[in-house]
This record gives sequence, C-alpha cells and structure tokens, in this order.
Amino acid sequence: MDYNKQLENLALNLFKIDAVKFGEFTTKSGIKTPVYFDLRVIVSYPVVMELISHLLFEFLLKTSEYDYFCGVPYTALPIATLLSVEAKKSMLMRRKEAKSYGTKKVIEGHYKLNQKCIIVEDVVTSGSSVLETVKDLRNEGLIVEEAVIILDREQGGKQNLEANNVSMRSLFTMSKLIEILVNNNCITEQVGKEVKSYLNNIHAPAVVPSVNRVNIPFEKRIELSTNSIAKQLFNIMATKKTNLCLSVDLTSSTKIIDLLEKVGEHICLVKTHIDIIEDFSDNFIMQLKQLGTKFNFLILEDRKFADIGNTVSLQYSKGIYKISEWADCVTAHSLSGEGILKALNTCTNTGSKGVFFLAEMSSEGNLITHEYTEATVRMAAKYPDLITGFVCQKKETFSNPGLIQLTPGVQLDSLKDDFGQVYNTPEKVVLENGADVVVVGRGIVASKNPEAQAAIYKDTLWKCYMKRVSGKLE
Ligand code: S5P
Repeated sequence: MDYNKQLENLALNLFKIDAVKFGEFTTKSGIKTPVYFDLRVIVSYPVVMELISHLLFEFLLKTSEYDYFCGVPYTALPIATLLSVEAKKSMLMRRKEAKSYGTKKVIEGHYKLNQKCIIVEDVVTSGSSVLETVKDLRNEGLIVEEAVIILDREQGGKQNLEANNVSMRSLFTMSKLIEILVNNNCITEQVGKEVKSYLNNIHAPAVVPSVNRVNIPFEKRIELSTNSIAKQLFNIMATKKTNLCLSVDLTSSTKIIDLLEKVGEHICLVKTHIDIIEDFSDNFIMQLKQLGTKFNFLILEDRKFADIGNTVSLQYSKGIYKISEWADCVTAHSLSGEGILKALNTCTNTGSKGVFFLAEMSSEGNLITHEYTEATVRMAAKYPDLITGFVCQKKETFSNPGLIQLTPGVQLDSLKDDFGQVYNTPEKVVLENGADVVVVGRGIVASKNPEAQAAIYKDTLWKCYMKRVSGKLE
C-alpha cells in the first residue's frame, strides 16, 4: 500500500478510537482549540501502535543515520519502544524528574558522547516538550538534531524546534489530517473549515532557544566537538587560560612577528588578513607557524570566502598565499550557498582544518537578517567535521556546545570607529552575549604598549568567562 493510503488508514483508525476529538479543549501550552489529539489511548490498540511505528520507520527514518531513539515522556514512550525494536537501535529514556536517590540520573540507558539521538513525539504544538527532552540529552553530550512526530499542529512548533537546531518531520500536518477526515465524511466540511481558520489564527508562543552551552566549561566542551580544530582550541583555552584572539591587522610581516613574540603567551588564536601584508613571503608563514608552536596558539585566516565553491577552492589552496597549507582555520560567508563548505571540505585533505562560519557581523548597517543567520546555522549543521564555530554576536545564535562562538568588535572603552565598526566591552560580550573566543584588533595593536594591553584583555576576558561558568551571574 502506498504512503497516502496507509496514512489515510491511520487517520481513520485514530478517529475511530477517539485519539482525535472535536469540540472545545485547552492544550498543555494553554491554547484553546476546537480539535484535540489524545494519543494516550493507543496503548489499548496494539494494531494502531504497530501501524504508527511502521509508518514512522518506513517513511521518515529509513534514510536517517542515528544511534538511539528517545521518546518524549510519556505518550511517545511505547512508540519509541516499538521503533527501537523495528529499527534494531537502542532506546534512551528521559526521566521527567531526576531521581532524588542513587544515581540521580535523568537519562536512562547506555550511551556514548557525541552519538546521535532521534526524538520521537506524538503531537507538537509549541515544541516546548520536545525541547525539554532535547536539553537533557544535549547536556549529556549527545547530538540531537532530528525529531520525528506523528502530528504537527502547524502552530509554530516546527519553527521553534528549528531555532534550536532540531529539524522536525511529521507523518501528518493538522491540515492533512483534517482533509482526510472531511473526505471520508468523519467530520463535516464546516468543522473542517473552523479548524483551518483556527490554525491560521492561533500560534504557539516562540520558545527561547536553550543557551546552556555558555555555562559549560571549555574542557568539557572538547569532547562535545566534532571538528578537530575546535577540540584543539578548547584545549588550548583551558590549559593556557585565555580566550583572547588577537587580530593582527598590520601590513608589515616584521611588525606582526615582533608583536607576536611579545603577546604570544596571552592568546589562544591569532587572526590574520593575509592579503593586507605588503611584504608577504613563505618565510613569514614559517615564522608564524613556529610562533604558533612556541606559544601554543592556532592561526585563523580571516579570508571571509564568499564566492562560488569552485572559486573558493582555488582561493583557498592556490595563488600566492596557499592558505590551505598553513591556516588551521578560515572564515567563510554562507551568502553563496553550501558550495563554499563543500569546496572547503574537499580541500581539507592536508590535515585537520576548520571553518568559522559568519552568522552575524559587528558592523553598523550590515545586511544580515535573522532569517539569514538561522539558515547559516542550519547549513553548518550538515558539516559537523568541518565547522569550528560561528562568527557571531549573540548567544541565542546557536546552541551546540561543541561549536565555538567567535566574537569581534571588542574594546575596553571606545564605542565605534570611523567606518561603522561597533564595539562592546569584554563583560558584555562574554557574560551577556555568550562569546567564547573574543577577537581584539586595534584595542591591542594600536595601543602604546601592546604587550601590557594584551595581558589586560586576557585577564579581563578570562575573569568574565570564569564568572559565566561558575553560574554566579547577577
Ligand atoms: O563581524 C565581524 C567579523 C569580523 S571577522 N566584525 C569584525 O570586525 N571582524 C574582524 O575582526 C575584522 O575584519 C577585524 O579584522 C577584526 C576587528 O578588529 P578591531 O580592530 O575592530 O578590533
């Protein structure tokens, strides 16, 4: 039987067993609704349970890659169990309340860090129940990026989940279910119309993205990273106790090397704009790499790739600079699409590489919109081995604790430059805005005593970070 026929069969069964009802009800999110879906009853109907799990497996899960299922308690638990048996994949169980004795575990079952868990849920209205489960699983170091649902009420839940980096697929949307029930004379056209107009008018409130990555110490985030440069950078930060990235925006290679000799001990990362250097040479690269080894910092070439993939692959590996041969990581825009990441990914056969993807910018009047930022974060999720983190300004931008937030536009005092750069203080970017690595350029480079200034930035930023992870925020 084809998908639509089987779906119709399920819809009629659900109606027959009173799992979908029409009248006046209030949902868990406090929304009044003329239609109510109550799947708790399915435990009394094994044939319906089997049909649901079979459809979820056949049509939504067959091509996915994952290690575990976790049902949102309680209604989805039997479905997750059946799926687990059908797919021969383990299941995890989330407790609603942690045990007050013994292990105090929230997640039951055996699991390993960085393995993928798929969420199973019956109905999504706002997505908040799914997100509670996602949060607990992520706190345990599991990767949660997908949810499969029986019914999407189409009231904003899908968008709320996407804002938290969870993509959602469902067997039915509410409109599809209503259409089937009207076509089969289970409900009148009038009831169908009422439900449709209700769906158009009532939306679930937006759910604030979970932001707990900012409370996890760098050393714990090493294990949560899937990109080797992010792992190295977290490690350097934790051991050197610095989250300062120096942007060496100088045009003379000798000046850059002299400066790094002085400040190398204070930084975890150096950020270059290789094309502004007037006396570039291979010798400069050699010296830069030697300093990186001597002081234990990584090199980020801020090339901000933005062209089509083929051009980017040439810009990355050819020309005078041959960036791919020496930069540990690079910056790239998402503007021209996924081709950029594909290109950078294929050129990374020379060892471990990383990309900081530009999701937001610090400059006044930049054209990046909220939608652009969200789409950038979603695009990055497809390249877990390549992406080191995001260049961004806000902690809400992404939630994956294995990725690094790199935030530029920081100075101790000045507010703006003459060309629209907007500065925030170290306190603001680390404590309020969630910056992990903080980029400082002219705040150090243009000061009278860069060495002393770098030490001040390093100490100030590290104190803010320590305060943030200690949880003692006012
Ligand atoms: O949004 C951004 C992204 C970047 S990478 N805003 C930025 O300022 N940058 C870079 O950070 C910019 O190219 C420059 O190299 C550095 C900030 O330098 P500063 O002198 O203003 O601290």
